[in-house]
Amino acid sequence: MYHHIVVLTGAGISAESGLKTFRDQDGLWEEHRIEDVATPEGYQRDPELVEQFYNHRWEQLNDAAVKPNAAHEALARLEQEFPGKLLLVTQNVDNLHERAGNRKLLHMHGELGKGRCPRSGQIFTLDEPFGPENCCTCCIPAQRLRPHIVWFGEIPISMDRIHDELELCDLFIAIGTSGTVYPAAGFVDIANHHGALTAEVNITAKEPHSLFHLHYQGKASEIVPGVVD
Ligand code: BV8
Repeated sequence: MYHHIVVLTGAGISAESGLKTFRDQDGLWEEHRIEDVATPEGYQRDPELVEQFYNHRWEQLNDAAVKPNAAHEALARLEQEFPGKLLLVTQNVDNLHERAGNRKLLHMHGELGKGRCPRSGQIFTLDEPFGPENCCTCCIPAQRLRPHIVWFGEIPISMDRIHDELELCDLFIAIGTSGTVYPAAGFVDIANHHGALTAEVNITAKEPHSLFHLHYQGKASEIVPGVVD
């Protein structure tokens, strides 16, 4: 029936795995102002605060209790079993999709556990938390690694590839995202414009001005397996 699917996930798909979302009650932004921890200016102003913010989230992600939930597992099954083309784009910086088994995956906002050389842009998998001693090995003198995270005002990763897939897909599904952050929030518009069926899964009711054709209200771990199967 469908030949080309793009799935977009947001923090809501990881909520039931025990990871805080951004804008729900006691969300991540409740504790910090976005400007202080998720902008280049905030990092310039106070790198230690920003490093603490990401080190804390990396620790939280590595807590034994945090693991992929049924929604992540359903998307991994979809990748295994769907005969057409599938691209999973996530705004999330956690590794729960990989741990569930997805490989055709794009982290458009970067990844926890990875650092980036501010000079060369080279990406490093971290073997220790961010700090003044955690430096690149690609420059002389070595540069302090920054979080491999796309902050506000920075350009998300693989935008051209994502746009191409949105223009070609015949089904676009957004799961657990508030649709407040661009350019991800605009993906539904592109998919609609190119004739795709658009659906969203969210624990809250459909927004009054929602652009999605279909809205499945409920917990991702309960809805997504049914949508996939
Ligand atoms: C860009 C990394 C140009 C950090 C993130 C002024 C100055 C500069 C830029 C702007 C500006 N005004 C507007 C902008 C653009 C800006 C923007 O959109 N701002 C917003 C606040 C208005 N965007 C940017 O700056 C982007 N860059 O524009 O560059 C450009 C672009 C394209 C091409 C050329 C140039 C960069 C944005 C990336 C910022 N970085 N993350 C980090 O992770 O620490 S964004 C951050 O928000 C996260 O990545 C997160 O993924 C993202 C979106 O949040 P959600 O995932 O949706 O999470 P949220 O908590 O909001 O919602 C959770 C949802 O789940 C809710 O709906 C809830 O109901 C639901 N839910 C909860 N539980 C469940 C559930 N659903 C189902 N089941 C459940 N159990």
